[in-house]
Order: sequence, then C-alpha cells, then structure tokens
Amino acid sequence: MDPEKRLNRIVADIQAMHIRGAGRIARSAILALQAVAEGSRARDEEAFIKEMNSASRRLLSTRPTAVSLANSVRYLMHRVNSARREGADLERLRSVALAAAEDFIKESKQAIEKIGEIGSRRIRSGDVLLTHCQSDAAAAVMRRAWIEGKKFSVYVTETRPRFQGRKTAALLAREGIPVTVIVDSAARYFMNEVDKVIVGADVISANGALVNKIGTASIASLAHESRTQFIVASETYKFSPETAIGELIVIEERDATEILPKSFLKKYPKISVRNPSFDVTPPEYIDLIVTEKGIIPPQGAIMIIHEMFGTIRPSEILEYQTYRIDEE
Ligand code: RUB
Repeated sequence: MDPEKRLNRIVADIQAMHIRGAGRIARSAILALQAVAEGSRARDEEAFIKEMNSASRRLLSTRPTAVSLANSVRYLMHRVNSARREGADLERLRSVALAAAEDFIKESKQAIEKIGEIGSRRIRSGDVLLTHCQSDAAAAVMRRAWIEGKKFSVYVTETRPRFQGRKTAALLAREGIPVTVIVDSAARYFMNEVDKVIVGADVISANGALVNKIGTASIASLAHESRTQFIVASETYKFSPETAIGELIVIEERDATEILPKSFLKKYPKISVRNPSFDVTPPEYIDLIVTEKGIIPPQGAIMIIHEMFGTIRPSEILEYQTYRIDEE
C-alpha cells in the first residue's frame, strides 16, 4: 500500500478505535512510521526528517492520553535524530528508522511475554480475579497462569461505553478460563468474593498513579476498601517522562454518541454528556505494578522513568517536546 495511504489508514483506525489498547496503538504507530520511512521520496536528510516529524505529529494527535504512542514515536525518532547528529546520510537515516521500528515491535512483544511470566507467579489456584477493559498485558498474566495449570476464575466488567470487556471475556473463554461477565456497576456487589484485581495501563505517572480505562479508579477504591489486591500489568514504555517534569496527563473525552444514540441527543438538545475515556487511580490503591523488568511498587515508577529517560535534563525535554502536538 502507498505509504501516505497506510499512514492515513492507521491514523483513522486509531481515532475510530478499530485499533485500540495502549500497546497495539504504539505498535501500529510504529508500523505507520515504518511505511513512511520505507516509501519516502525525500531527496535529502532534512526533507526525510521533516516527513517523519509530520507523520509523528499526525499519529500523536489520535489518542491524546496514550503515552505509549508518544514513547514509541520518541523511541524511533530519537534514534533517527541521533544518527543525523552523527552525520548519517539519507539512506542511513532510512535504515536506522527501519531498524528502530523492528526493534520496538520485537521488544514490545517480548515485554508482554515477560509480564505474563512474572505476573503469573502472583496468581494462585483457587483465586477469583476481576479485570476491567481489554489489556494484552493483563491477559498475558492470566493466560500464562492458566497454561501453567493454575485453576482460577475471572469476573470481567463489560466496560461501558465501548464494551471492551466482551472481547476480554471471549479471549479468556477461548483459553478455557471460567469467565463471568458483570456490568461495571456490579463491581461492589462481587468485590468481597474477589482475591485479586488485575488491569492493564494506558499510563503510569512519575508518582506511580495509573491512568486506565474509565471505571478503573472506582474498582481500585472498592478493592482498597475490601483489602483486595490490585495489580497493574504494564510495559515500561507506558511510563510517562512528562509527568516527572510536572506535566499532567491529558484525559481524552470522546463523543456523546458513544453513550447515547443520536436520536435521543437530538430529541433532548438540553441534555449534555461527558465521556472521559480514562481515569486516574492513585498510587495508594495499587499494590504492585508488573513490568517486563520485574515487579515494582507504585513508588518505584520514578526509578523506571529515570532508568529509561535518564535524569531528565532541559535539553532532553526539548527533544521530546519536538513531538508535542501543540507545537504545530
Ligand atoms: C484500553 C485500556 C487498556 C490499556 C492497556 O483503552 O484502557 O486497559 O490500554 O491495554 P481503549 P494493553 O480501548 O480506549 O484503547 O495492555 O493492551 O496495552
């Protein structure tokens, strides 16, 4: 497919949530940049970088909360920009971009495997789990534990308004795991039966707070109230370096029609709708975060951010801000 068309298709699919989930969004953005690099007709290095920057900005504007998306773009463009600073020519820049894309995809898939392996050690036979939304990382933990022969069951919230829980339920059921689907508001009703809540992450902030699908924070507070363990499964590229320098995560608000039909909204034009897609779970409600580098308490988030991005210096802030959407 023509690279421009491929980019447009991926941008549209992320926006319409045909591609969704923080990890998949990041990998798809990388595939789009790979297509742009491969098909670029730029005549010199500057034109190539300009083309890649413009594709990066378009991708970043699709889901504002997804730090995984920003970090994946940053990962690839940091390698391209560093090569340029070292004097790489056009063909070298292209090959650096393609190698970075391949590495990101390989490493992000390995991270999910590793999270499955590490996280499954925290699941015991007889456990009753509860999960919210659809997360590849959380699913990897449950799948791995099941393959290892542990017997447990899972409550899956349907996850209004987009019902991602149905997909999770189908996925777990296909593995043979006993699954019970509940409405989101029944979480309190069942929480006393639950041993562990396990969810994925869209963002982990520097203070260890979790940004994940709307409803996660209420479930975490219920778990806290009933002394139920709350586990987050998150690849380290979902940790946000911006939050280490005081920025706040932007919470995406989506269209009213995800909640109410158009006809209803038309009939009652005075009714307003708010539809935030994510919420923030404070670190006090989180027992542990399972990453591909090991298990950390939420207070360890800042260490991961420092390890990944270095002690963030002003020059580095500038480099990553190059890809901020509001710079256009
Ligand atoms: C999906 C969601 C998921 C995280 C983690 O939200 O909140 O829990 O993205 O998923 P949306 P993964 O459906 O709005 O994208 O572990 O697969 O990255």
